Amino acid sequence: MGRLVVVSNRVPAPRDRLQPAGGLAVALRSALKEGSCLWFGWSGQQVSEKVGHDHAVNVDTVENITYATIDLTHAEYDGFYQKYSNGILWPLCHYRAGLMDYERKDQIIYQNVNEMFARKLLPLLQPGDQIWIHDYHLFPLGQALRDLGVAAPIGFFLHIPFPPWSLMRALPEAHSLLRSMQAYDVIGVQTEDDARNMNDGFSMVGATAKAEVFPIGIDPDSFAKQAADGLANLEVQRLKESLRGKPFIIGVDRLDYSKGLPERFRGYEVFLERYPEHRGKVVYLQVAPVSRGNVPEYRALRQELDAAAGRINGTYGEFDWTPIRYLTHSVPRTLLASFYRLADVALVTPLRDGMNLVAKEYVAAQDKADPGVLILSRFAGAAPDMEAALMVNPHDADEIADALHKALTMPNGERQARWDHLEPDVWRVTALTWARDFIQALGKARSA
Ligand code: ADQ
Repeated sequence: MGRLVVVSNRVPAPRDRLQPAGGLAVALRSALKEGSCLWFGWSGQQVSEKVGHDHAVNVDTVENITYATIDLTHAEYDGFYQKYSNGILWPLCHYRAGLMDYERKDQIIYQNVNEMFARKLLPLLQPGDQIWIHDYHLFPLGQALRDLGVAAPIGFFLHIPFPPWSLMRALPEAHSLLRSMQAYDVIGVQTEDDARNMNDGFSMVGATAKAEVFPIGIDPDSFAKQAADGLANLEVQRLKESLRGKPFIIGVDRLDYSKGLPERFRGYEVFLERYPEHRGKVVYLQVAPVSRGNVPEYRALRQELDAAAGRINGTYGEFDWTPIRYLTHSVPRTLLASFYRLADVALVTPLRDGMNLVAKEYVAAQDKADPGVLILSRFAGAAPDMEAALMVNPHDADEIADALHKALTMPNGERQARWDHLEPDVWRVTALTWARDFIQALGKARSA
């Protein structure tokens, strides 16, 4: 097997390299047991224009993965990462064209950074390499590498949804972006819908490229083990004591408008309004660490949620009961798994989501003799394989309220039956099968 070259916007920071926590890092580690890998991308550091001028590559090898990183200048970070990737492509791909903050100058910076990535990667490439590029920050990177003469197989995987052409064409560069994807030998997306949308787009612009479905998953064995083992942890015990036997609802999301958090809070509010028997008796913990805090839409969302949590707690709270425990900082993953296991209900209600790994993690974390209930949005990429969850339209507060009541009163027999239907897919489609299948497809593309 030749070397695998992975390119993603962010490369794990040195402190996360020995004990990888993130999905991609874990998947690669297990998929690459025998082979070796070069992982190239942004360090996460910003430097001033002068220092960043030559974009020095920093190289470090940990076990069989060599990490090669570059810093971005402040202007690149702003135009490429904040504005074009997160302020334009992210909302558009999540069907929110109205939130796009479009300026052509940012597209130019985006294109330039992709070309700079290609130039910096080129000297690191070796004969026999296969290149795997990740996500919307790097759509044009494959073409930029081809323009420099790279003949190696190049694959691209999109972690987020891809919108229908009728929406995509709101992007002034839609034609060139889709046409540039002809540089890829394999293009992977999360769901059938995404593949259909992208393939429609290709045909609209006359591109001969083809998207295929490679759904992502988690590492269910290690997650299940972490959930069970962690119960003994002091902090998990503290949470348990604080619940005093009350039913416990959990939500875990980056603070992002795609995750449907205001709509979810509204659903919980309607639930308390319409089902007063649960007042004083349930606890809802929402962990929503702030992300992309410099993008205006995210700041506005934070304010909206702060206000909603305050309103709900003010209206329904009692001197000895708080309806929502709302955290905007992170909780360590080791604790999170056991928190899921303690939770009677998980609320996973994105308005749109590429896949949504929290839904899969929640299922993996359950005690099969007494499992909790997953409430899941029909618009998560995970939805088609998880129909045994309580499915909701995340825009419909009444439906969320009814689902919460149903979940909290569901007999163990039905909870087990639902979990029995959810479990097989979580173990069948994993981070490992995802990475292995994609790498295999890339290998075949080379021999074809
Ligand atoms: P995200 O939008 O980040 O990922 P998701 O799939 O849910 O969404 O993955 C989040 C991961 O971060 C999960 O593993 C979760 O446990 C963890 N996490 C979230 N909040 C946390 C917290 N407070 N503390 C610690 N860990 C936390 C993007 C796409 C998704 C797609 C993934 C993978 O938007 O649709 O499923 O990539 O392709």
